[in-house]
Amino acid sequence: MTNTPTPTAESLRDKILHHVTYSMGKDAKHASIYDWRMALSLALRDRVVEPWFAATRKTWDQGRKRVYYLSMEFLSGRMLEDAAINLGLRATCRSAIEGLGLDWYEVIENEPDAALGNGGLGRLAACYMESMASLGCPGYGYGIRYEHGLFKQRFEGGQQVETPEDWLKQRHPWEFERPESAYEIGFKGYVETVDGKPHWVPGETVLAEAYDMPVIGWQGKWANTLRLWSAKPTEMFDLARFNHGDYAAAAEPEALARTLSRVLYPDDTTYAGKELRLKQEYFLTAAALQDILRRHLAADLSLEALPKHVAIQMNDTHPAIAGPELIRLLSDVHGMEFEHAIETAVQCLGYTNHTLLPEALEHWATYLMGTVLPRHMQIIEKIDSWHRRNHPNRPHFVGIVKHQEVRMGELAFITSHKVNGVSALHTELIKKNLFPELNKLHPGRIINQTNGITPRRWLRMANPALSHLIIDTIGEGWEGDLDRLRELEPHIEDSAFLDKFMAAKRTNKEHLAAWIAQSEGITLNPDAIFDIQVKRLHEYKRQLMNILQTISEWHEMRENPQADYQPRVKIFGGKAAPGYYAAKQIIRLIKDVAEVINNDPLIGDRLKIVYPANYNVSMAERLIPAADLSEQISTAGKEASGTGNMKFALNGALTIGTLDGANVEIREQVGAENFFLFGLTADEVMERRRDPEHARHAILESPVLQDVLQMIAEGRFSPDEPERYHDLVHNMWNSDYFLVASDFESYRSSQKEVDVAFGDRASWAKMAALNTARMGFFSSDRAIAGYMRDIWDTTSAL
Ligand code: F58
Repeated sequence: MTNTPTPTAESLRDKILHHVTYSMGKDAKHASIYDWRMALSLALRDRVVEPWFAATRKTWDQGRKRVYYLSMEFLSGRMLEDAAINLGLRATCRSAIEGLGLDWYEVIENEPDAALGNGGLGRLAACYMESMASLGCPGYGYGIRYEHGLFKQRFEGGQQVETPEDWLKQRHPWEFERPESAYEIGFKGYVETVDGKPHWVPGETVLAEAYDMPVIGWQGKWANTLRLWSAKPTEMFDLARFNHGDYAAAAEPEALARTLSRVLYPDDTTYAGKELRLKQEYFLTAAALQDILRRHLAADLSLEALPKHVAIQMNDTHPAIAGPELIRLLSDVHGMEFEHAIETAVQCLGYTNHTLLPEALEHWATYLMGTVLPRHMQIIEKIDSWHRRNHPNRPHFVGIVKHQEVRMGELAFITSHKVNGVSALHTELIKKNLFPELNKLHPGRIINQTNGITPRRWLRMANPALSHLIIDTIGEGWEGDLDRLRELEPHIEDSAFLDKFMAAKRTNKEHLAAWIAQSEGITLNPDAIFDIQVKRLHEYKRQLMNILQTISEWHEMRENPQADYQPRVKIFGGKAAPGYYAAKQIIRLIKDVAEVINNDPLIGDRLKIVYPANYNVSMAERLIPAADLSEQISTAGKEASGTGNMKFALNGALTIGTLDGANVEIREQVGAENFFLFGLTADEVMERRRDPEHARHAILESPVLQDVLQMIAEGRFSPDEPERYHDLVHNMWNSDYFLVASDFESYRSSQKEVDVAFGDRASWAKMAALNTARMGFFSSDRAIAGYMRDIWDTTSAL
């Protein structure tokens, strides 16, 4: 698609020098690593612009349907190396940089992560943007350009401390500011009737200003746009007040507007019923919809034809105000008949659900909704009665507005033509437990699209050692057709191949050990099992069960120090929501236990625990390729899908896991014999909870768990404050909602199997390689192809 000749290292070096001089304004002799990183990014960005324009032209010339992905989060991470890989220029960039006497890794690692997301949901949005570009699906991502992304985590005395993230302190080389693309967004005010029609008069307004980032696909064949909105005041400061010396009051409108896109909500677990959050959600959605309609009308297309040209995907319910807003624009602003506007909106919209946890389901008090968005509150009521009229059998307890609350899940369901879950199990549970009645009224509306991950970032970029072995074995091209990894299978009988496979793993483990030695001051044995659990801290993910089992291993080693043990390194990573006390206590416990075990002379390097601070996308890229064992141990029925589980297995780690989320499908793909399964099933979990004493019973049946809890309660890991974990232990005995006790013994014996299996290196190597070979299904290209076919009704433009 691009006519520009492929650069050589020399020509690229000249471009970098050009940007250092003319974009950074630095003499090469005095340029810093930051300057060089910016210059390289700008040189690469220059190469993205042409395919980007070409893709846009083709989309409009061919009258193609456009997909709009609305998400409050895009957890993109670093962009430079990813762009270099997709342009096929990583090696060229590296030689150019080294030719300038610079260190490649220092340049790459100078880039801050774009951390505009909390966890899985935000990272999924980033993988999907990359896959849409790789598949040539014309699309736009819409999000918020938060000034501060997810907080940074530090540890002080073993406790999490949060500090603000500041990615925009430096220039962001991938974005283009578009001050000409700005829309007014209203809040509050009242609804009046003009010529017999409702008309909303907002009481407050802000401007949404666009910042565009190109998203380049695999092999640079297509590029889409990620458009992030930044809030600006509609009027600058009040000059009259300013001239009277009242500087603070003069700046008020500005301050008000800017709070809107100031921070990402750091809570990945509970829905936070805060006015600012609702305003942020509307801000994103309203700006996106005005932009979508403006573009559609500018192409001289009728609003009747909107569903033919536009698909809008809501990433969870956070942008679910899109239904009422689109209906408002079509009917109040463009004069479409109201019911027809509803039907048009439904044809355009799709909703992806990412959670069944009741505390994460959004609902807004009708009072708040009516105050912040008075016209939308009316429209929501009208949608609800329209739905009731059309479904006279609808039970009385079903509906969007109940108990003076707007239920955003029901709203998103009713205003979408497709609702999808993110793994086969999760989708079944949506049908059975979350929307059973709506599912009966709308058979076929709920469908599954199992999550996926981009193999470009999560294998090719993060794991050069394994990628090169794969290329040497089956050639190039698997990055864009991940099912081709199956071609590795015949080589799995070849011991030379397996040796190389394990050598690649060993290289990654050594790199990780070197980084941990330097950052944590802990020496790791690369022959040990690298056993990793990285993800947000949440009780349902059961990091607690992992650390309890670790304590039991330690205890056993102390009781019987002469026995033969398989050395292990337990690595943890992840952030707790700032207000989530129980999760923070679990972090503290892990840290306290690490302190004791890592300094126990009886143990040596047979057991080590590390918990590096500030887990993020770039840390994941370091850790995952070095894992032998992937911990996916959530209570069955609670993890909607998981995507970390996919990244680990693709990189040749074996999973120890429950039948939860996408673990079920991973196990089907890689083979039950290459997966360490334990624990209750989702049905058994429900059954078990009927026993109010389940925790007590389980603990009484496990002397090992009793000992572990006793040690914690006695302050073995918190001698300076022996009662520190009394709450936690009390909760284990008396509540244990996530069934840590009930699954503990099953988990522990599965871990014993891991030790035995790891002892047979040849057979472990086979199992690990089979995991890589059979993970093709989990490419986000497969997932996006599914969305295109089943939800968006569109095809590739390539
Ligand atoms: C995650 N949800 C699911 N939510 O927990 C995970 O199983 C799934 O793989 C992933 O989505 C992608 O489908 C998740 O990350 C959030 O972070 C929300 C942020 C805003 C508040 C509510 C939770």
